[in-house]
Amino acid sequence: MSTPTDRSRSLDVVVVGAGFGGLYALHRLRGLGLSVRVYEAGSGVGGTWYWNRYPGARCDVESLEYSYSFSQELEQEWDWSERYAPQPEILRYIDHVADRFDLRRDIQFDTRVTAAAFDETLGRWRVTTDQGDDVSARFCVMATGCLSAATTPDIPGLQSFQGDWFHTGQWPHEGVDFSGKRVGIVGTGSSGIQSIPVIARQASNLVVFQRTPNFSLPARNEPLAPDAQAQVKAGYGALRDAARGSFSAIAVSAPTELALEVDPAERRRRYEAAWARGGLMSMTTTFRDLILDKAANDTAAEFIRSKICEIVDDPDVARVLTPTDHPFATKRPCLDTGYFETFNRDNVTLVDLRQTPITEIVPTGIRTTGGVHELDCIVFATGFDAMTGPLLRIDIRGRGDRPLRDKWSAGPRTYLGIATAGFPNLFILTGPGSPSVLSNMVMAIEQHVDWIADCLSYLGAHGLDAIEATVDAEDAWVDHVNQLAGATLFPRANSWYMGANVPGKPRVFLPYVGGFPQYRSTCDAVAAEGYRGFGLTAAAAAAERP
Ligand code: NA7
Repeated sequence: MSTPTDRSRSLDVVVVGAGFGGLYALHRLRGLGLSVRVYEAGSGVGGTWYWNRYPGARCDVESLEYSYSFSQELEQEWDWSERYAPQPEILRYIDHVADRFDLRRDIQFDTRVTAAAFDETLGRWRVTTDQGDDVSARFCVMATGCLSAATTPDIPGLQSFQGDWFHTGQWPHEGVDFSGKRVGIVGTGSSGIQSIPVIARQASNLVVFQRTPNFSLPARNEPLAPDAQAQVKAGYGALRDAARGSFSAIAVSAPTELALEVDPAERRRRYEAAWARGGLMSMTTTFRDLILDKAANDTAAEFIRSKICEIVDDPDVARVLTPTDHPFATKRPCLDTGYFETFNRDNVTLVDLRQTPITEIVPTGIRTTGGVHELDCIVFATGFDAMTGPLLRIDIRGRGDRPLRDKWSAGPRTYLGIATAGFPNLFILTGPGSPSVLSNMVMAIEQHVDWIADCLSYLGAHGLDAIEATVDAEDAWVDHVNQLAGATLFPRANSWYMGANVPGKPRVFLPYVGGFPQYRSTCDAVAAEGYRGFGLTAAAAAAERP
């Protein structure tokens, strides 16, 4: 087990998680002269990219943008090999960052934070881990990620299965050889859609168990030509500025037209061009009302359905693969390489769980109401308890020993997605109520970390020890987030954005849908106005507050 060199029990900051967020938080906060320790459950850095090692795993944001912008040297020295880097390459990048900025000495690996409790007498957080650590810190930064609490469905009989089973989000490091194996995969979200074509090429047979058909767009992944990359690097600052100014923190021009303003032939031409270019943004930024107006959305949805019908040979299979129950992009659209084509292979079978639901897992496979599918391996590509799950799996307690789990029992309540009333000096990176998963995560992380670093500098400069969101500011923010979401089509889908994929989870739209620039300027204004909506106190006063 790696341990940080400084074993002291009293710290300025504890950071939970050593993914993109935790690493940058460590770098920035250590740079302020604060003592920082990062606890990381994995044996290495990388977070999402450490755990999600399933076949075909890659980012759905282009690598030249899905990378840190805080260091120009780093930007210049790192070369990406593909338009969308595969998981091993992203992990190599994060490892490089950890070495380059000498981060490992303050990270304790193989250590899961189990509890964090605010001690009102001391005005400090007491953080405990599964390795017996018990430390005290003034500030806690939860860099626990949005999609890190993997969920395996509670299907009766799983423990009786005689073959091997895996979750895409907890993939074995040594990899899995499916050669000659009969493999079943449950789930057709991004992880399923990325891995199905790869597993199908290796396995003797692949059975895809689909509950909900998904919209998937071609990634058009390709090697990054050195001269194209050099060109981006020559003007990297401009690209980053464009990203910061765009809705999703990805450098694309905002669409100006409404889908139904354009005549059908022209609309189809635009959709064809977007399909040919590939990528998430091509299609989602074709018209400005796709996520606001169902009739506009229908035009894009219908175009994608027509593509599925063209690609898939068997009309019955195409019909089952065709999404009809939710508007396009209200679930995160997937990016694929040959997903729909895979169903033309002789060794791939599609099982429609809406017609024949799973009833149990038996020693030899999966039983549906249609019969038993004999399998050697099962892959669960069943997703995550998104955004709130990673936080609520830790026993976080604020003032009055109040558990965050209680406070959030009807859904998360935050101010700016970064703080929550009753939990002083606790910061959440890319938390619920912030753009997070609707934006380029690396940029969203940098914005949050920079904001937190500025905030801690401000506290230090003003002799303050504690910052806490007020209930009024939080209530207003939650209303604002819900109002924005309610004006979109997002709530119409049973998505993980809505918490709908986890039985019993409150149905609340989790991210902030007002766009990255609007969000960032709100955060900046809050800071410029002396942290409007927060209570700022000296330590003794913070401890005394009711
Ligand atoms: P997702 O997108 O949540 O997909 C999970 C898939 O698993 C989805 O098709 C689910 O069907 C399916 N699922 C979940 N539970 C079950 C059960 N009990 N039975 C059958 N099928 C089930 O997770 P991913 O890992 O693919 O992607 C997560 C994000 O990572 C992605 O959006 C990108 O941002 C990166 P459902 O649609 O709920 O009917």
